[in-house]
Amino acid sequence: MPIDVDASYEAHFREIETRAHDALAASGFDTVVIHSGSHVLRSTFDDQDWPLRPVPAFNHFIHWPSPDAFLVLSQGARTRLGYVERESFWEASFRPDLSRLERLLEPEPLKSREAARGLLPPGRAAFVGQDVALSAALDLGEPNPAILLERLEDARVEKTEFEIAALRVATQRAVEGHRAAEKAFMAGERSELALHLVYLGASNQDAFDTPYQNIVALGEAAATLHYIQYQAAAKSGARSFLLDAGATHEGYASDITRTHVQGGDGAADEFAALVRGLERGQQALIASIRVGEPFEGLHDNSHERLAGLLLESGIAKKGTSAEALVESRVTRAFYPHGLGHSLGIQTHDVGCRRTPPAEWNPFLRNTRTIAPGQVFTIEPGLYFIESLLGPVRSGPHKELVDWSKVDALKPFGGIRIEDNVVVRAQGVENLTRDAFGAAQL
Ligand SMILES: [Mn+2]
Repeated sequence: MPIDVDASYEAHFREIETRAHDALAASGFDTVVIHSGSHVLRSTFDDQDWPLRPVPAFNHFIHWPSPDAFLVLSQGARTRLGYVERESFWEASFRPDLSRLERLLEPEPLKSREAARGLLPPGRAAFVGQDVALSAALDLGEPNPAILLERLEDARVEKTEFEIAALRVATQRAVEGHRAAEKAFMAGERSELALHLVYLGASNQDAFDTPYQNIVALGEAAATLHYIQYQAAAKSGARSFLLDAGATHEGYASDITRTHVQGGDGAADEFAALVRGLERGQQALIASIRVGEPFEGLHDNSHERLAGLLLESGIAKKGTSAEALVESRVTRAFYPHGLGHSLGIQTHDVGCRRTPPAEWNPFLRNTRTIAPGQVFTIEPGLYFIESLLGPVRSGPHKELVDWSKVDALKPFGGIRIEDNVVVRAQGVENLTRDAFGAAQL
C-alpha cells in the first residue's frame, strides 16, 4: 500500500511551527530567519558548486533543495517564505510546488536575495543558516545563536507522523537497493563499484542524493567502518559483503546495514554463524527498548551480548566470563562504535547527544532517555580491526582471546546489522523490517 506522506504535512507544519515559536520565546528572540542555503564552490580554483544540502532547520519545515529561500518565523505572526526565482540558460531552475504550503504561510517571490531584509518585522532577530556572511551583509539577525540552535535541534527529536511516513518511504527505497545488491553478490558479483552502482540503480538515486556515501565493502575491507574506496576490479576471493546504505524522501534519511556471506568451508560457516548470532542479539536489543530508559543502557547491554557471542563462537576462550570481556574492554576492540544514533533530516541527527556518554563509550551519539516519537538506529557490530586488536594481542588481556580464530575470520572483515526504529508509547516499530517484509514478494 503506498504511504500517504502528504496527508499529515499540514499537522506537521503546525506542530513544528509551535515548537519554533516556543524556542524563540525561550531564547529571547522575536523572529528567526532560516535560510535554505547558498551554493558552495567545490574548489576556489574551479567554477563548480557542490550540490546543495539544505540547512536542516529549513528542511524541517519545507523540503526545498535550492538556495536562497528564506523562512521567517515570528512570535504572533504568520510565517513567511521569501524565495529568489532565478532564470538561467545554463541550469534548470528549481520549481517549487507551493500547493501544499498555501494554507500555511505566505510564499513571496523575491527579485533578489537583498530583498529578504524586507521580510523581517521589527524586533530581535536571529539568523539560522550556513551563509553567515550573507546574514551579516543583509543584516538578517544574530547568526546561529547557540541557545536557539539547540532548541531547534531539540525540536527535531520527537518526530511527527509526517516525518515517520517520509522515513518509511526512504526506507522502502533503500530496501529495494539492498535486495538487488545482495542478489548480485550471491550471484557472484565481486566488484565493489559494481555493487555500489547496482544499489544506486535499484534504489533509484544518484550518489549525491544518498543521505551519506554508501559503504560498500567486500571481504577484509568490511573492517574499515566507513569504507568508501570502492574497488572497480573484482575481489575474487571475497566471501563477505557489508553494505551500509540509505535513501532519502523529503530530505529524511534511512540508514540500513546488512552483512552477507557466501562460502561453504569452515571459516565461512563460522562467519555466517556469527552474522546470525549478531542479528539475533540485535533483534533482542530492539525488543528490549523501553520508554523512560536511557539509550546508553541499551548500548552497554549490546556489549554484554557481544561478549556472549564471542564466548559462544569460541573467539573468546572457554573459562572466560562475559563480565571479564566487558570489564577488560576487550569487547570495545571488536565493536568500537555506538549502538545507534538519532535519525531524521540528518543521518546523524544531533539532538540526542546533549550530555556526553560515559568515558568508556566515547563514540556513542545518543545519550537521551528513550521517549515516544524518537527514531534511531540499532546497529551493533563485530569487526576484526587490527589497529584495535593489536594492543589486545600484546596486552594484559591477550589470554582471553583465541587468536587463531581471529586470524581465520579476519578475511571476512566484519559485521554490522542496522535497523531504524520508531519508539511508540506502546512499543517499537521497526521501519526496516517492515519494509523488508513488504518487499518480499
Ligand atoms: Mn547508522
